[in-house]
Amino acid sequence: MNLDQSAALIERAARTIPGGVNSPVRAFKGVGGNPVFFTSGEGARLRDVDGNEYIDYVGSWGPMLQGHGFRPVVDAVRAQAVESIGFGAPTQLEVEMAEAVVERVPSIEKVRMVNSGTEATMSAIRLARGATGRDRILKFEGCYHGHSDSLLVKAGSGVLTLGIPNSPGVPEAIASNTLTAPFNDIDAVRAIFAEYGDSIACVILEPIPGNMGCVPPRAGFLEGLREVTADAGSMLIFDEVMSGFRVAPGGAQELYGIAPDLTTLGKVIGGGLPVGAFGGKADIMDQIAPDGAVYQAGTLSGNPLAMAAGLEMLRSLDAPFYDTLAQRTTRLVDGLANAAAETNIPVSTNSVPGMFSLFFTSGPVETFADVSACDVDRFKRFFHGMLSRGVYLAPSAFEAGFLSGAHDESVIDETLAAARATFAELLT
Ligand code: HOZ
Repeated sequence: MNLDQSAALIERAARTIPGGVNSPVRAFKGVGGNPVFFTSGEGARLRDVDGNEYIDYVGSWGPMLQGHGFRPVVDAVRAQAVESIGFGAPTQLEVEMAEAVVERVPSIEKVRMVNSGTEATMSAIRLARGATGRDRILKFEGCYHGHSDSLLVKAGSGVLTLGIPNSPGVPEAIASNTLTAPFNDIDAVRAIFAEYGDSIACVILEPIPGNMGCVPPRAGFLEGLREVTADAGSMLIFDEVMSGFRVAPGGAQELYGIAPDLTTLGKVIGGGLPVGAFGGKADIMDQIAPDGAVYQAGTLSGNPLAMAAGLEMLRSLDAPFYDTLAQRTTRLVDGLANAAAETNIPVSTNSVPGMFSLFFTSGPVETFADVSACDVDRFKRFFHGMLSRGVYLAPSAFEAGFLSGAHDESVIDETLAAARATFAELLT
């Protein structure tokens, strides 16, 4: 496979962009080698600057739920661009988006649009602190909620990939208000609440973490969090930036039947354009400015291009879509596990509808400690073997894979053929 143009571009990029990339995981530091520079995508497939084609399991890290170039979204963006790209003033599209979110996500009665997942989680935490009058928050090891100060403590995603557990530049005074617990360990959470419960404003988590790889919650974990937070007068925040509208129309909270106080959203809701949102019960959301005193604002918030794209995306996601996505995810992960078994290479797979991970370890992967114990070197070889066979996986052992409606059975079978050849190569 010729990757000369990509190699030339990363060298050129590094002269004017830190590390040559605008988000660290893209730099391939987690797998070695040069990042691939892409030019276009259609359905489940991507094309790079050297003319190579790949099956895409990144999907822009989640939002491409119908694959690339999804016509209704492209047409909506084009039509809206002709009307206006933005006003910095209210539009009917924002109202329709809020109604679409409230209709789908069980616990949300009111929602505020922002521009990224980072903004959404940062704002939700400010609201939780403002509403409770408490400063401490509790997050989980390996969960990633964007790059705001309070949340860059034992985080997943890029900081985990690069081995930066606590980022320089985050004041100690802020980090000290962030408590951490092991994901899926309700006893640890209870112990922390026994000591600090009356000073904890909120517990924030990815109900299905995708930023240390895909690690679903153990039975009873989310229920336990709901109970502990309610007893202590703390808020429970589900970060559904990845799982929202993906694992079910109403996200993880619908899948597991748990109602958080606040929810953060992103990715799918913008159809691929930059967007985020946070929402929850009306009496909490009403404490946000202008009705309430907790301040939050944004010139580009509710941008009409993003709203038009997101609305078309949401309209396309009917019940058969979710059934098919779930079936195809199962076909893929079962196929990967079987392909590995043929070579006796120990792997463990995790999945929820539309999201998956393949871990190079023999045991189940349910905690950050389990993730950390996986064979990262083997993952790197697997990643490059798949890449050379035209399958683009997330360039880190600590990120999830994403499927779309465009990943049909033939795409999955092609992926599995590449996986069989790659597993065989790992034995050599
Ligand atoms: N941290 C993001 C996924 N977990 C990656 C974002 C990007 O590189 O675009």
